[in-house]
Amino acid sequence: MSATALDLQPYASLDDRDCDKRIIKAKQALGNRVVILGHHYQRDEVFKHADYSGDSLKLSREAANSEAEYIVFCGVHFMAEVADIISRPDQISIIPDLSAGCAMADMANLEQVERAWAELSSVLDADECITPVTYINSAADLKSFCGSHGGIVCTSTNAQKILDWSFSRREKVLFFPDQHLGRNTGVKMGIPLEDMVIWDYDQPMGGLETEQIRQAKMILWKGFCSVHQMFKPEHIENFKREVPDGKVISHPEASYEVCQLSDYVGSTEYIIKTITDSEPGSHWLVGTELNLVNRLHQTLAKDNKTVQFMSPMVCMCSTMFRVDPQHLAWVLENLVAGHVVNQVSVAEDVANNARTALQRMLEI
Ligand code: CIZ
Ligand code: SF4
Repeated sequence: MSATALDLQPYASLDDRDCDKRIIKAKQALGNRVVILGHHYQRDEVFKHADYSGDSLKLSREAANSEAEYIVFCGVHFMAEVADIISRPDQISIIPDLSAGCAMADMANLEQVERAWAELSSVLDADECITPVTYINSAADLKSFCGSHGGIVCTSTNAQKILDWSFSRREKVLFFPDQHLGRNTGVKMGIPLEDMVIWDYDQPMGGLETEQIRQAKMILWKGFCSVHQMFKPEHIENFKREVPDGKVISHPEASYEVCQLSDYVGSTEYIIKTITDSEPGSHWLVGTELNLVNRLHQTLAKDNKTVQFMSPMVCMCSTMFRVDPQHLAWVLENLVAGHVVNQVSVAEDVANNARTALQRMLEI
């Protein structure tokens, strides 16, 4: 064991092929002491080293069921937090680059949500009338807030079931941070758009009148994902003109207009399954992160399927991209040398209530 942790700096100049060899060697040395989880939005050079791949829900479950001492989460920060919260106390959650956050998750923080709750409570009894629902793309303290206010976590895979659960308990939902997932799911459940209001966290009372709050069924936080917001109705219209028998599938983080024009809407797991199960030779336009779309295109070329990215601009999730093979080699070689670097650890009091909200979700 080396006395101090290995420095990151020398890894920056390694090329990807060297990293590959070193990652494979370190994984072999660690054996089943480590599990590497790879989110669908990860770049190929990292994704190929994952023991399990999936969306954040599937990977959280893998983390919870894993025997490994170290969970190396190739994804973004909130995912590694979830892994820490739901894994055993002796397991250690690690993210290769601590700066890999989620810009959407950062659009809601605890202070803003607590202020919103206090302001809503001046209009109605929030703890009686409103279920707070946080998208899994959120910091642990927001999950904790939901846990301690009768609320719950959702992912894009289970959002509808979670909203059903929420409305069966209280008449309204405060949904954060992604307005689009909230709106698109609500619409799918038959909730009219006029029963949804936007909570602008930069304005007093969310920029709403008392009466609007009283009337609303869903209060949607004004957050969004800039990657999914790049997709526009005209991209779909152009594709439909060029490929009349083509199909369009979008992630519910895309806008209402885009989702309305799409043939299918669902999470990354749903997108992968739908396209994989489709007829050979079919053509797809996909509104979600580029790495996943390119990977599907490559894997399904053997079935003569074409899988095309929705935007003419290259737009990747820049924070997901921060997890590169250099950082992965660095964290793994440190583990081999007996050092934990980039541990993600959620304070126990926050983790307890966050676990409550996550367990409510996992039980549904
Ligand atoms: O839940 C996830 O992993 C995200 C961020 C998207 C999805 O639909 O899988
Ligand atoms: Fe966050 Fe959007 Fe990146 Fe997903 S694609 S991690 S929502 S910024």
